Amino acid sequence: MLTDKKYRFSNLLNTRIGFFLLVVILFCIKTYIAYQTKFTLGVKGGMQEFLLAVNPIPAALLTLGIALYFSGRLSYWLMMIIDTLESVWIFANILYYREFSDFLSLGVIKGSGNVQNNLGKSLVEILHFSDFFVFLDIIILVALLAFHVIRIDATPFKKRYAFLVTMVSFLLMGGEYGLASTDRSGLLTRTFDNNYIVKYLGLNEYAAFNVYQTQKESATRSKAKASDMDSILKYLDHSRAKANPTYFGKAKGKNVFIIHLESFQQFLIDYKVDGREVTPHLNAFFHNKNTIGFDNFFHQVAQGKTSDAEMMLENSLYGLPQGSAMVTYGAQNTYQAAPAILDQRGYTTAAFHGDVPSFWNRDSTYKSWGYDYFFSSQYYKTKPSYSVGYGLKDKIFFRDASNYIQQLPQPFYAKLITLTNHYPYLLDKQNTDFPATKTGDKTVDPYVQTAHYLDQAFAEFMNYLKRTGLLKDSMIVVYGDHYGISNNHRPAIAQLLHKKSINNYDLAQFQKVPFMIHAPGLKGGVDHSYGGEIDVLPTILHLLGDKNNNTIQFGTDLLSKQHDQRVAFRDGDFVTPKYTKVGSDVYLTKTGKQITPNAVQKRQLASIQNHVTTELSLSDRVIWGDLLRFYTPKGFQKVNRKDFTYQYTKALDNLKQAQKKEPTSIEAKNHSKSTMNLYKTDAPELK
Ligand code: GP9
Ligand code: MN
Repeated sequence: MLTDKKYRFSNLLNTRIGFFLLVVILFCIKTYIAYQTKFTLGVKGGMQEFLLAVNPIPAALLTLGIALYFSGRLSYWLMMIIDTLESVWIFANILYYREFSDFLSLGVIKGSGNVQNNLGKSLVEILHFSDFFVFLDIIILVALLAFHVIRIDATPFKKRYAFLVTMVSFLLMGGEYGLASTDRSGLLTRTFDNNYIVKYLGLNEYAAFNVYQTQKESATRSKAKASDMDSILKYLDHSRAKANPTYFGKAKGKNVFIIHLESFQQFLIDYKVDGREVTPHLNAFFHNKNTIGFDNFFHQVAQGKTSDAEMMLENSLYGLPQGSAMVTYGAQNTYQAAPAILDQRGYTTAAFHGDVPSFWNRDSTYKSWGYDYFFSSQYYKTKPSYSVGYGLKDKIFFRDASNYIQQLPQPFYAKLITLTNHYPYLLDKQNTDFPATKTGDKTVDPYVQTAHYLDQAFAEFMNYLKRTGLLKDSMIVVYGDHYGISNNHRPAIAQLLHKKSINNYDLAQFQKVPFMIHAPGLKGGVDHSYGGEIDVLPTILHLLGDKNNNTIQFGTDLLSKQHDQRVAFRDGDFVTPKYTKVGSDVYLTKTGKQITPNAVQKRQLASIQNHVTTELSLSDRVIWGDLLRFYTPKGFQKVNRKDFTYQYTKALDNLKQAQKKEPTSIEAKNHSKSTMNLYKTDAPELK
């Protein structure tokens, strides 16, 4: 019986389809092993585990299946050649990933323009002997064929069957995409992270998608001309707002902290649950006499969420109508971003974030923006209890970030992106000491609890800045990146706002996020001007005393008398001090009363609409056409991505060198002794 089975098995292997299946199975197994041992894809939950295990199958059937269309020996040869090519692709990605925590892209391979990453320079250094296992199956298969353990099946394989295999592979691919989309909607339209595409769809599908995207980009890019920039410059010439002398240069030479409050909405400021303030420290900060707090400041993000906010904040360019500009255009394009501008004025620039560096393509984009350092999750000690959701818990994050902040030569520009207050607002019991709201909506109710935690984390960090003296030498900019409660939760939002029901006007107003600027000696107060994330860069640059900055900015200084108060949403809707327009509904902003516009109002609305649409489309043209490569204003130097590396050991080495050259960090000033003893946190995980 047993021998019979064995006989049948080897008989099967001696057929073409049998051998083909063996090749496919071995290929899928090794790909899966590579996924598990050579990459950190962040697989969570049963569905993702399942997709990771099966995602090599469709592409293996498709690519290796090509060989089935050919006959005789050639067919076997082709299988081996395709397998080898596929394995080289895996192998190359393993090496690239080890260095850059990302997958190879067409841009990198073509080495076009400024995308090159010095790959190959240190290939030997990063190679591990075990990487060669991806070729093991091929060696075995060739040996089996060479020694006639498996015989070549010369009988012709019906083209119909080959075609069937191809069809099945497409079908499976479709099914896989369907399942992936239920777990992560917008996987390909929002394009979060290359790790996600590989984790859900596979390395081959990632490659195909990347080629498609790159081709699409380079088509618009190559169509763009230097003269396209002229109309943009002409438009912006009219819209630049003059600095307000009361504020101009008031923070000159100071360090700059950008504190990114994840999913934090303005309604939380001074909001109470059961008589308790949700965010007492942020409230106090908002009302501090040296803080300008804006209460009509809107987020303007679309699908790119956090990445859109970052794009606007630091470039004064809008995010794109679809997907994330950081992901699609982060590496390729030329930028005139805040870190680059300040870097060229003697600032050290650093971004801090407790998530993996690849998310929103930050590791790549930040180089184009001129960040000297990017302290991402790799830079912090971690234990399972230290993280929740996307990454490091805020209290631990601020504490660990401070260890690097104290080493930055001053003046510095430091952006800290928090994480814990992120949907679905998970937090362990030991960190939860605030009552949830009681709307009955499960995703909404814990929102105030993570916001409360974020508030405490913020306070601990502020105390550290005070104790070290950094507070008096810094300008602190705090902002909420976007909504935390989406419009899908109308009934819950109504309850939170203590209203019976809410309409489009309420939802538009609900998109307000905090924006505060604090600096010693700054004339503070609540500023009711209307504005949004697009306006932050010009505002900050004026406060820092940056005169005649002619870099491209679509926003205007919020503190300027000429500030443009028309706030554009990404979908073309808008809010101004007078009107709030959502789809075809128009409201008076002051009262919330819906109107049917009269002739005069119609004209005003049309003019605002025209402005909003023009501005959004011009900004898109800048990104799609990479127009900034054609325009380098006086006093600004084009960023060279090759100047930067975020590779852990190299970056730490650079930091050490920088401190030697410029002993101006607070640690250096503290006789090279750490100031971390001044950091007080009640994070239970650290006890
Ligand atoms: C991930 C974090 C979240 O690193 O910034 O991004 P979001 O989902 O808010 O866009
Ligand atoms: Mn966010």
